[in-house]
Amino acid sequence: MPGLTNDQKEFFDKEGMLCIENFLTPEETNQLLEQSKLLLTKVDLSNHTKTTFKTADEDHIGDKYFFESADKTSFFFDIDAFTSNGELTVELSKAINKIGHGLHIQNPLFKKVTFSDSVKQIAKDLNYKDPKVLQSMCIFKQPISGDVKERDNAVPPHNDATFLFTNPQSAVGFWIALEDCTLENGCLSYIPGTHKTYPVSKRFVRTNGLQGGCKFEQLEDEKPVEGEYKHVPCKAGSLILIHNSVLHKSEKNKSDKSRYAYAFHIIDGVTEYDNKNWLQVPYEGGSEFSKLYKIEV
Ligand SMILES: O=C(O)CCC(=O)C(=O)O
Ligand SMILES: [Fe+2]
Repeated sequence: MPGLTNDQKEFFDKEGMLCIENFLTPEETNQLLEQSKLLLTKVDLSNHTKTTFKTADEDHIGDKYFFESADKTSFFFDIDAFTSNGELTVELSKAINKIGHGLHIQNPLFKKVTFSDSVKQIAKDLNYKDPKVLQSMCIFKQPISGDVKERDNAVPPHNDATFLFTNPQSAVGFWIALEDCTLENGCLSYIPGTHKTYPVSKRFVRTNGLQGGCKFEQLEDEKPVEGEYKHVPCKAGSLILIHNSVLHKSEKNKSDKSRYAYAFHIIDGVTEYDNKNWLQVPYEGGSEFSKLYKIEV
C-alpha cells in the first residue's frame, strides 16, 4: 500500500504542506463528486437555522446547529447566501459552503475513503500512535454566475491547530480535490515553513460548555506574518496534507468553475484533547472520536 516516500516525508516536514497527485482514481473522485452534488440537493431550508460559515475572528459562528454537527450531515451556507431578510441571494444548491462534520460517520462513500488503507498507511508514515478522525467535510466554492461576479467564499489565513487544538499539537488535514483547483477558482495556498516559525497564537474555544458560544482565546502575541503565500493548484483526485501549524488560506472563486473538495482531520489519541475545543465527544452513539485503526500492541 503506497504511503509516503522519504522525499515526501522530508518535503512535508520542511514545507508544512504536501500535494500527492492521483491519490484517488478518476472513478473514486467522480463518485465522491457526484455524492457531494447529491448531498447538496438534500438541504431542507424550511427547518434550517441558515448557519453560515466563516472563520474570521470577529464573527465566527457558534450556535447549537454548529456545535451539534460533529457526527452529522449538517449544512453551512456562504456568508453572502442570504439577504438581511433571510432571502436566498442565489439558488439553494449554489448557496452551501460546507457540509459536515460527520461525513466519515454518516456517509458510506466518504467513510470508505477516510478509513482506506492508503490513509492508514500515511498516518503510520507520519508516526501517529493512535490516529483518530475528528471531523470531515465537503467544502464548496461555488462558481460565479450571471450577475454574481464574485462569491464571498475565501478562507482567511489560519492554522488548523487554532480550531483542532491538542497538547502537543497533532492534527493533520487530509484535503482531497474533487475537481481541478486553479488560481482562478480558489486553490489552497500556504507560507512554507510557517509551521516551524509561526506560533499557534490563539485557539477557538467554547464559552458556554455544551450550550453553544465560541470565542478566540489569545495564547500569545500575534507575530507579523513573514513570507510569501505559495499556491498549490492541483488536479482532481489529488490529496493535500496540511500540517496543523502551517499558515494557509484560499481565495474567492472568481471563475465560472466550481471547486469542490472533501477534507478530514486526524489527531493523535495519545495527546491531550481538552473540553475547551468546540468539537466534543461523547456525541450521539459514541464515546470517542473514530479510531483510524486499532493500535497494534
Ligand atoms: O478548502 C479550503 O479552501 C480551505 C480548507 C482548509 O483550510 C482545511 O481543510 O484545513
Ligand atoms: Fe485549514
